Amino acid sequence: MTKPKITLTIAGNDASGGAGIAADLKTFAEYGTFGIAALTVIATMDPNNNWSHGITPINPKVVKDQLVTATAGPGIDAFKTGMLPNVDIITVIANHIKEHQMTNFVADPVMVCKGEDEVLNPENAEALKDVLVPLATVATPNLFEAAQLAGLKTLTSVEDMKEAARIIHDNGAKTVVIKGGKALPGTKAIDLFFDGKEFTLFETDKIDAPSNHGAGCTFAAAITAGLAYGLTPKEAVAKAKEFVTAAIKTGFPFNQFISPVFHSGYRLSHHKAIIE
Ligand code: PXL
Repeated sequence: MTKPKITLTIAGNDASGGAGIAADLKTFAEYGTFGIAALTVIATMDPNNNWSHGITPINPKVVKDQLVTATAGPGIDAFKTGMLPNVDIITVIANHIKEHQMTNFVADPVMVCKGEDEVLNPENAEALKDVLVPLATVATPNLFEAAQLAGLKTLTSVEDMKEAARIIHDNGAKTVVIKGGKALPGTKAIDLFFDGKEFTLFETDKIDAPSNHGAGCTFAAAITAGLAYGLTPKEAVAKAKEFVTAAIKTGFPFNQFISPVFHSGYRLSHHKAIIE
């Protein structure tokens, strides 16, 4: 058997299974890559308190130890970051990436999870902006995160997204895809991709489905797997958009609070693998 592509996620556990490392590992498996997870935080949700989030960060030293373990093997073909609960953890990860000259990095700058302020405090957003996102091969902010990373006010149009993408690229990220998602006014779900030279719009009709929990993580993990196979960032984003659209369409209500995407949706509805 030939060695599979190896993909690593450095992210949190969403104990409800839709987002975080669960989304990433399931997506990696759908792409046929060998997934590894380094855990940064445990996120729990309380059904008796309106699904409010509990955030338990992992000790930064243990995050470092997991990275040492993961990168002691035959080599990571591509990797991503997700929810990073504090500046110490962000710093540990950035240092490890630089020390090991790790490449093919998808930075998903998770900032909001039901407005939980332990996830998004101002220093955390600053560290993502200054320390981690500049190392990215592909940065995948949503509208809110893009505004934070670019130091702009609320983004409400494709023109605003272009301005933010330019700033995030100029700060160091090689390419940027800003997810317009449901938040952008209009009937289309528009993602804007920028490689420093040209802008590309990826458009689909907005899906009339509530199942979007985990969509951001799944999209970033799918881009990561695409990069592992040697796709260009733009090709990887195009495939990831197809993959996450199918996952949203096949999502389901988990309980009264959330409806996750279904990470196997592409394969089960198309009867084929995303990369043959
Ligand atoms: O979807 C953002 C997200 C990322 N990572 C973890 C989460 C969430 C939202 O719940 O729990 C671990």
